[in-house]
Amino acid sequence: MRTKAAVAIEAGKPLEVMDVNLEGPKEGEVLVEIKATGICHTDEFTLSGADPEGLFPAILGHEGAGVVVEVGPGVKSLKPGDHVIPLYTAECRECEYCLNPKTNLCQKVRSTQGAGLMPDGTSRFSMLDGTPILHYMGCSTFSNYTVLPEISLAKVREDAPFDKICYIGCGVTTGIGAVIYTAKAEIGCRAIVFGLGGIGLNVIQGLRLAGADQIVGVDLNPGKVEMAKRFGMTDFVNPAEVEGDLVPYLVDLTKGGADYTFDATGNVNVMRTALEACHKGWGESIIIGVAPAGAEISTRPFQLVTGRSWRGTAFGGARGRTDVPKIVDWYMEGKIEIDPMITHTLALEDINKGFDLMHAGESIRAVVQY
Ligand code: NAD
Ligand code: AHE
Ligand code: ZN
Ligand code: ZN
Repeated sequence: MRTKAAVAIEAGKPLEVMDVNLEGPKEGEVLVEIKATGICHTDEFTLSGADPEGLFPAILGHEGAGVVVEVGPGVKSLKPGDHVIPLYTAECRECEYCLNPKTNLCQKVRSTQGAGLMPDGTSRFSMLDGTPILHYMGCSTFSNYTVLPEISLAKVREDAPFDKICYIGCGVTTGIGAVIYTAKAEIGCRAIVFGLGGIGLNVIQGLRLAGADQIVGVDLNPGKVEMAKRFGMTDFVNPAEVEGDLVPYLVDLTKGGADYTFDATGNVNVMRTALEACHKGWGESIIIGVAPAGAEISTRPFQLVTGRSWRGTAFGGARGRTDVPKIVDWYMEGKIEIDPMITHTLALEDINKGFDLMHAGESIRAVVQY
């Protein structure tokens, strides 16, 4: 079939909206009509050329929601008409990783996914002249129709609006999950969130849900304050306005250091500050931000010797097929909020505007509706 898609032709260039060829689903695969897709910072990170796995030409996008159109041979858990959220972290429920409760990083399709291919080692997308186009993070939601492995789809309730729940495909789950599944934050904890963008705001609402006593937000952009307060931030710190070292300032503000800190910036200097602002003896720092190719983190080992822990999380530690439908329920039951964070809704033709808004710090989430 033919479908309209925004294609990343090469690093650093705007996406090009065009008709492309899409082959039908093969063994274990599913054809999905994407109804809405969010633009995540990681799409921009890959488009910029900073992602070591970045490949071109490719159809980016990994935060979406849609409807199953056709299932390939052997697919048992889904049928046409089912509402689904694509998962860049699959859940096969049988690999060594899925069977270990300590991780959500299913490896069943990870190597082919990282190469921009379906599990059989080929792509379903091509240009109209036959040039192959690669998949991205196993999802390629910047296409009106896409093909995914069955294990990379969470089946969700049918009354949930696509243009809101698409955000659960990455930002919402990553932020809330980092608090609930990775940190397992306790009632009454003190926390610091670095970066109040599409991920950091969801860390804040996760902390509120978990019953944190103090939620400090740190951002260079004061324009993020109002929204962060609405989601539960109790204190705001703009590093540009702090005289001297930020670490002792934050340690003092949190009465000895935070129980949990979260990096949602992707900046390795911020990651160091986040670790060192943790409480001596027990503080845990969770890295969410994705740093550019070649970047490294550093600190004095004594920071760890004296009881701080440095950790990381992908997709908030969530097991997609199991946890994403529950998070959709939380949204529909009013336990979490999404709507105020969807600051812009665009047509696919205007997708590059969504990237510009993110660059300018003007959007939290821009969503493309098909
Ligand atoms: P975003 O651009 O919406 O937000 C980033 C925020 O950080 C902005 O508000 C910006 O002003 C702030 N910031 C930048 N530099 C700062 C600094 N030095 N100090 C304080 N604040 C600073 O991005 P996002 O969508 O929220 O994504 C955040 C990071 O999380 C990105 O690196 C993204 O790739 C990553 N991410 C990781 C996962 C995962 O599973 N681990 C999932 C999604 C996104
Ligand atoms: N090259 C990666 C993209 C970069 C990355 O680190 N992705 C994060 C999720 S960021 C979502 O916005 C991730 O979860 N990685 C886990 C993994 O196994 O790579 C890619 O996925 O192509
Ligand atoms: Zn993302
Ligand atoms: Zn698995």
